[in-house]
Amino acid sequence: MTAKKISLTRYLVEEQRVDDRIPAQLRLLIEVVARACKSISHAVNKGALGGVLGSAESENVQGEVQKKLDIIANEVLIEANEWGGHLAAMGSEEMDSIYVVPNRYPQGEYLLLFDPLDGSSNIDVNVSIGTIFSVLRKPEGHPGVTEEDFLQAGAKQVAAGYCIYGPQTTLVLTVGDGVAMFTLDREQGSFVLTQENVRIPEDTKEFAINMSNMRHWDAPVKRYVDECLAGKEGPRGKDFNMRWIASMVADVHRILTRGGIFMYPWDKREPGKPGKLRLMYEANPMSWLVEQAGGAATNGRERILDLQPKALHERVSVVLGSKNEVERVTQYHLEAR
Ligand code: AHM
Ligand code: MG
Repeated sequence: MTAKKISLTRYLVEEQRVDDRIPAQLRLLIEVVARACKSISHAVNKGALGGVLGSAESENVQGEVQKKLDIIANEVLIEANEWGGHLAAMGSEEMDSIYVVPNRYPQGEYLLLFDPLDGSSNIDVNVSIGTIFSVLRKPEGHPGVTEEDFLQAGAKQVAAGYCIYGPQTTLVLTVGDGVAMFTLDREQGSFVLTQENVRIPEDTKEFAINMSNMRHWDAPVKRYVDECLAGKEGPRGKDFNMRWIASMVADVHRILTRGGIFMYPWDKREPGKPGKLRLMYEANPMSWLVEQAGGAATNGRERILDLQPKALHERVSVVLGSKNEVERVTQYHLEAR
């Protein structure tokens, strides 16, 4: 007997029906995002054949050179969501300011944030990349939408996830009821549930950090990594392995699959910058997924989901993954105070 295939649509309908966890509008919004990801996945797949590789001669608001796919993915998400997304407005890593859904389209109750193409440095080398998204409810009590409406702590998210474009295209989602994974069935054109109740082991022997920045790290990060590197003979009494894909989606996907710890900490290169990764487009959605799978996420001191954002493009230091390891790194930071 073949197991029954559960599509993303059916999963969401059941979440709505059985637990009343997600209102119809939110369900439809997630489906629109999934459809956009499917279309980005097709563009990624074509690669050089589709003329989508290489740089676009532009920079984003953060002064980073944009790749063609950064822009294509951004446009696909805007286009899909503006007329069918049940949204009030969107914010993107690749846009200076928020995009308010024009009046001619139905106005929804939600706000969508995304990093359209995460892992840009991996686009041209055929290594996994992805789309990260986060959904917030638009605050009530005033007409229209302002940038301030977006500045809500990660704990307020109502849906979050990413779609990884790797050997398989997989959509990973939480609506606050654990983490589920859906693999894209290219023949059927639909996302099929392939894992439910994803759990991250509390302990791990695998860490992920860009080691080339070691000389710039803060003492607590150096202490933690030194102890991992000391292996069996060191204070941890076990050998550690290291992975760094340089696509957060791929590193987080590995951690959701088999555990581990991921760090992109503050460092001395630009002391005024809290970190490289963006709070609202990357850290918040990933932190919620990780917590929903039994892991933890901090900025070295505080829980990321409790941070009150002050700006749309705010950056943050990130430590996430297996609970006991994240707690250890956080402890090292607090002790060093
Ligand atoms: P991007 O959103 O411009 O692609 O930047 C974010 C990426 C993350 O996916 C990844 O963890 C990190 O930047 C890699 O940075 P580095 O190249 O410094 O190792
Ligand atoms: Mg990114």
